[in-house]
Amino acid sequence: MLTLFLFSVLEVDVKVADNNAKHHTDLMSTTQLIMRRGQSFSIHLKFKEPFNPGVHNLVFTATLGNIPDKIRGTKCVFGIPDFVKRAPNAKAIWKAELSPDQKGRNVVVNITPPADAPVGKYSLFLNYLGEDKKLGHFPLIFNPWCTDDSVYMENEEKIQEYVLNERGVIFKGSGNYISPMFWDYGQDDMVEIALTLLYVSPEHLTNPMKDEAARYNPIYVSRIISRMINSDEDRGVLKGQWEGPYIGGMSPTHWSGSYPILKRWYNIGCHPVKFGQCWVFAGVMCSVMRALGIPCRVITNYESAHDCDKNLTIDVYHADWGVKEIPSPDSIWTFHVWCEGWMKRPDLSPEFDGWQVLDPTPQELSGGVHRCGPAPVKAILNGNTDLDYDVPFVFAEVNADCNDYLVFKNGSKKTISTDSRRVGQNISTKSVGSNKRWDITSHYKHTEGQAHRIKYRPQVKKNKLSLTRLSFACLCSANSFTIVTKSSFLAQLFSM
Ligand SMILES: *[C@@H]1O[C@H](CO)[C@@H](O)[C@H](O)[C@H]1NC(C)=O
Ligand SMILES: *[C@@H]1O[C@H](CO)[C@@H](O)[C@H](O)[C@H]1NC(C)=O
Ligand SMILES: *[C@@H]1O[C@H](CO)[C@@H](O)[C@H](O)[C@H]1NC(C)=O
Ligand SMILES: [Ca+2]
Ligand SMILES: [Ca+2]
Repeated sequence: MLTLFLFSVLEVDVKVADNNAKHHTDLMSTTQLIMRRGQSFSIHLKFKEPFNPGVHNLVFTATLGNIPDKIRGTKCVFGIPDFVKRAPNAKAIWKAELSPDQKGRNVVVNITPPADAPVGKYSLFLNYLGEDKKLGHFPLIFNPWCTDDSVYMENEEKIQEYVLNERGVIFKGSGNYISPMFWDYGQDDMVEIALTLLYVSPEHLTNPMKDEAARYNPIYVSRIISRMINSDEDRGVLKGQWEGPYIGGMSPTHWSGSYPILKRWYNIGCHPVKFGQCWVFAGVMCSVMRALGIPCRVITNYESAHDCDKNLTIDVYHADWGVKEIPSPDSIWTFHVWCEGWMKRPDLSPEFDGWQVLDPTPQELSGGVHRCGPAPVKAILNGNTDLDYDVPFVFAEVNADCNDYLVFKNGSKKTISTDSRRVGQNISTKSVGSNKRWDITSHYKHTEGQAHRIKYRPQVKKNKLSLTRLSFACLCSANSFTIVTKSSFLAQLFSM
């Protein structure tokens, strides 16, 4: 009898199937509520006594993390009617309203998390007639369908492709022989794993409250994902290796989808899975971004420059006393693969909203760790190399000039060729709604011509601050590809 007396709320049904279908998360889970911000979901409550909205007050509390805080936007108290007093600087205000189809003891409440709520694992409580009841525990993720969300994407066909499509194509090969490979992005179980990635990040472990509060922003979140896909400096997902033998793991060519990699990482206690190369890093990152609701696609750049000394030229030295090459830290990959994530850039200006380059392959340091981006594709196109993040590095990947020098025994050198067209070709991604290749080179580069290039140079040189952000670390093993292209160049040279 006592229990009946205590619990005025008899039943709570969070309607997982209905709510997940409305929030486009039904392919991610059928048992766990997964909600997107800026969109309402319904909870069905059954009370002991008929509910009288004029008389009784429902007070809800949504919390994120162990020390939720109203001013940081990780805690909100809200009600029906909403009598709750809030500090003027309280962030991320949730809303609740009664659904009109309530009857007697059965009440349907529509709850709306704000479009700028930090993403993560939330708890929701109800206080009614002085009793507290836990209503549920669920992940809240980004919402590209919501106009107020900073990852809003206007076109439904594009959202289907860049958020929900599990079957992807990643382009490999060379510019003259582009070969597609299928990649399975997966969705099932992915949200839990993607959130785990955020929760084991050094950003979270050093300051959980600060990290959780910052997660309202896809710029911040995607920059963390970029570092957490590689295992350098943290408990990231994949260990990179660029040459065999691949002892103690799988060759990067073994993988054909993200789920087996992410699941393995999760199951073995967040230890790195071996081994990845650029397309594996990018494929896995794309899955994690999509699982958190940020539209994402995988991009392949052919003849991709890795300009280690940051002077926008790739310098290759050939010795005149044999077919021996003199090592240079600069290299050109036959192809390199990265991601683009879709988001607004309120930190810059509206012209830089949209696609942002994010590269999880460990190459150079950015803010002290191996990560890259988000770098607005528009900034790369227009040579705005002073903008955050890592624009000069990506700019060089698609624009660097190649200089080939012949070095004489007495030490002097002579330029044998300068090629300003070779780097950054056939930039490719999968088409929306089909497996065809879509050439988006024009998104990154104006038609090759001296006028533009002369314009860029001073801007790049002027910006010492951004340039010093690039580190000296270099993937010299990337040269396995380079050698092929260099020797074919040499073959041409010697057949002349
Ligand atoms: C770029 O830097 C390398 C190495 O520091 C140097 O040898 C080369 O001459 C430089 N190229 C230009 C065009 O400044
Ligand atoms: C070095 O050798 C090359 C080729 O033999 C010659 O053209 C050049 O003048 C020499 N340079 C110097 C400084 O001796
Ligand atoms: C790649 O780009 C080069 C240079 O623009 C072009 O000649 C070549 O046809 C392109 N390859 C494909 C497969 O489109
Ligand atoms: Ca890392
Ligand atoms: Ca260089």
